[in-house]
Amino acid sequence: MKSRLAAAGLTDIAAKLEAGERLTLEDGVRLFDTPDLLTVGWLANREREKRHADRTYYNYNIRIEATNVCVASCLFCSFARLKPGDHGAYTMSLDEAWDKLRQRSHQPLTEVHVVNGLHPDLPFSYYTELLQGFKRIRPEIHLKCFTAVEIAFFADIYNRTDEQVLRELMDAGLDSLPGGGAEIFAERVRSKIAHDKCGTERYLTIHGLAHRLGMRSNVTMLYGHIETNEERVDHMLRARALQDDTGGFQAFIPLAFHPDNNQMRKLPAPTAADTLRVHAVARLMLDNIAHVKAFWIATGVEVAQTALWFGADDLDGTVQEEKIYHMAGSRTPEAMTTKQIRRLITAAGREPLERDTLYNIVPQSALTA
Ligand code: V47
Repeated sequence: MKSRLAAAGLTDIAAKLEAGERLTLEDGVRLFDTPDLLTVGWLANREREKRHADRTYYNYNIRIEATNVCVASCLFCSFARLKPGDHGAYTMSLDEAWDKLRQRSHQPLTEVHVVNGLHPDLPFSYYTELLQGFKRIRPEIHLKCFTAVEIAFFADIYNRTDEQVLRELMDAGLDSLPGGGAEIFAERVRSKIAHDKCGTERYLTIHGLAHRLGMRSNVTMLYGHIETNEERVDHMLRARALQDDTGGFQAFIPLAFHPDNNQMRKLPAPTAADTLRVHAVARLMLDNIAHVKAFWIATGVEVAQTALWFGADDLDGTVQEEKIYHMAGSRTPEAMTTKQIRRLITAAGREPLERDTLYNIVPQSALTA
């Protein structure tokens, strides 16, 4: 391995990792620039196995996207519709949204993950009642709902501070925040692909606030469009800096850009090799975030399996009813059973473990291992 590391120009980075030293922006860019993907993967796998050995996490969750009406016009988005009544626009009634959970009373779900468009006309009570209703139906379920972008939007249109919005949603049952809406933190990219939604500072401030109020959250990165390698590493470093302050991020989730049916459709989708590299570099840069998630809906199932040897230790979950990626061209199934997920992790040579949102091991999963 020594000569391989030397040939790839990565000897000093490997030494830093062995010494537990942090990697810099320049180190991260070199990890992207070296042609030797397998050596980058080998380094990432070593870090992954130090933390998690073969353990690979997944959860039993459902996705509810209650509305796709959205006043923002992000160039990468195939899901949003500008106004109610536009072709393909939908908004669930509260009962329709609650029904998604009621219909699954036979499933031992542990999490509901909600992401919505930024709807201009709904009252704030729509969201608080949505959460209260989910908890009435399944009091023990974990509600991972609303990206920081949605929280910022609620604060702006309902005349509250970000903190008031978080507190009111927590009172209604909110347990954690998902990582969506991060896109790319660098201003050059964000102002082009997501110019009319909350900026980087506010996204990070809201996650910091959520952490201080006792919630956990995730952080994502949308890659494979117009960003440079330096901007990818910069994104990881901004997440790492907040994590130093609060410790509230559970997982970093690279999200592969899907080009169908959106304003960036002329761009090619990122390659599997790029996807593996992004997960690997994330594992190496983010020494303070416990988990790197390969979201199988975004990577594709086979690439997610391979990513388990390139730094990733988590696959998200059963998902069910995903729309954002399927409207953008994802050809993955819309759901997997826990049995299918366990099988694909085992087939990849790793050990499947069902977790809840906070990474507690779900007892029945140990029994069926
Ligand atoms: O913020 C939208 C992305 C995100 C496209 O926290 C696209 O556990 C690719 O954040 N191509 C929402 N990506 C999904 C998300 C997420 C997913 C899985 C787990 C978690 C978690 C969070 O989806 C958006 C945006 O970055 N997205 N359109 C597209 N065409």
